[in-house]
This record gives sequence, structure tokens and C-alpha cells, in this order.
Amino acid sequence: MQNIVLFGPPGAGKGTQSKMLVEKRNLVHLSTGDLLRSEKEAGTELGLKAKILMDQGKLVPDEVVIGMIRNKLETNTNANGFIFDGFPRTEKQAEALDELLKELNTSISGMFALEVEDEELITRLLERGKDSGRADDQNREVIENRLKVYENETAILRSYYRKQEKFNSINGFGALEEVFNRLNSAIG
Ligand code: B4P
Repeated sequence: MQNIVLFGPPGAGKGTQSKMLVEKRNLVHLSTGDLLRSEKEAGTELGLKAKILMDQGKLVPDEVVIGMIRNKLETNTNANGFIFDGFPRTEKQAEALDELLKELNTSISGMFALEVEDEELITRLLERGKDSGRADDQNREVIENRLKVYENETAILRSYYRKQEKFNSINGFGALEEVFNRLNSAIG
């Protein structure tokens, strides 16, 4: 199984590149952001609770996202592998993912971190906010808060995967195809 963690700050291109990778490789795409937004749209209790946090740029509790990923892994047992997009975002989530994959007799093949400067991230997200309908993309303060949360809670995972010798840094600046080519050759 090929299991890839696509990592990076908000707006780095995780969702965008995941979709391109899925077309090229026969992997199941798991985006916790997309899963949470579906819950929000369906108006479930989980979705309504998540909405309050997401709209402020805060992380949803670990138990919630770990539970969602567990369900998806259990219902895709025949997959060739997974692309984890936006997950893990905390050390607790990374440890839980390692455990869940161990139960399936597999593990993370590599973590690929898209590197993009903050000003470019803010520009991209505000641009998407013009028509995405996402409250978290429409306000500069909320975007800055998301970047702060990334620095404080998520960036630490770089060393988590470095210790496992699975960390790969990818320049995420440039045209979509350019970034995709860099990513694709790093994945191998
Ligand atoms: P996510 O849905 O993961 O959203 P994101 O970080 O904004 O990244 P996304 O994948 O959507 O954007 P992309 O970089 O592709 O998370 C949203 C919220 O959900 C979080 O803030 C949190 O509240 C919650 N959440 C999700 N997962 C969680 C977890 N595990 N634990 C706790 N909470 C969780 O693209 C951004 C824009 O840039 C797009 O418009 C795209 O077109 C553009 N773009 C991409 N690549 C480009 C390039 N090379 N050049 C120019 N523009 C580019």
C-alpha cells in the first residue's frame, strides 16, 4: 500500500494537488477538511459544532477527526493506498494514524510538505474566498489565525516525520503543473 501524507499550511495546495495525484495514481483521497464541510452542509450535530471552530480558523477536536479517519479506513479495506490531506494536524492525530495503519498491517510511505510563504498563502485564500462561500477564507484575521494555529500546533509534525525518515520538503510556489511535477517525482 502507498500511503501519503500531504502536508502544508492552509492554502499551500494540499487539496489541489491531492486531486491531481488521485487522477494519476489509484489512491483514495481522504481530506478531513472536506469531510467536515460535508457534515456542516448536511447539518449534522458534529457538523454544527465543527462549523463554529472552523469559521474561527481553529482546529476541530482530535477525537472527532480521528474518528472520521477511522471510519474511512474501515470502509476502504481494498484500497491501493491513501492520500491524507489536511490530516494529521497534531501530534496526537499523527500517533493515532500510525496506530490505525498498523492495525491494517501498513504504514505511512512518506510525508510531503508543500512550502509556500505566508503572503502568498493569504493572497490565495482571499482569492478563493471570493467564490468558495467559505467563511474561513473571507477574512484576513481568520486566515492569519489559521496560519498561527499551523505554526503552533501543526508544524511540529515536520520533526515527527523527520524522525521516522519520511519527511520531504516540496517547493509549493509556482504553476499547479510545476508543483505537481515536483511532488510526483519526489513521491517516486
Ligand atoms: P482544510 O480543508 O484542510 O483547508 P486548507 O488548509 O485551507 O487547505 P486546502 O487544501 O483547502 O487548500 P489548498 O491549499 O489546496 O481545512 C479547513 C479547516 O477544517 C481547518 O482550518 C480546521 O478548522 C478544520 N480541519 C481540517 N482538518 C482538520 C484536522 N485534521 N484536525 C482539526 N481540524 C481540521 O488551496 C488553497 C487555494 O490556493 C485554492 O484556491 C487553490 O486554487 C489555490 N492554489 C493551490 N495551489 C496553487 C498554486 N500553485 N498557485 C496558485 N494558487 C494555488
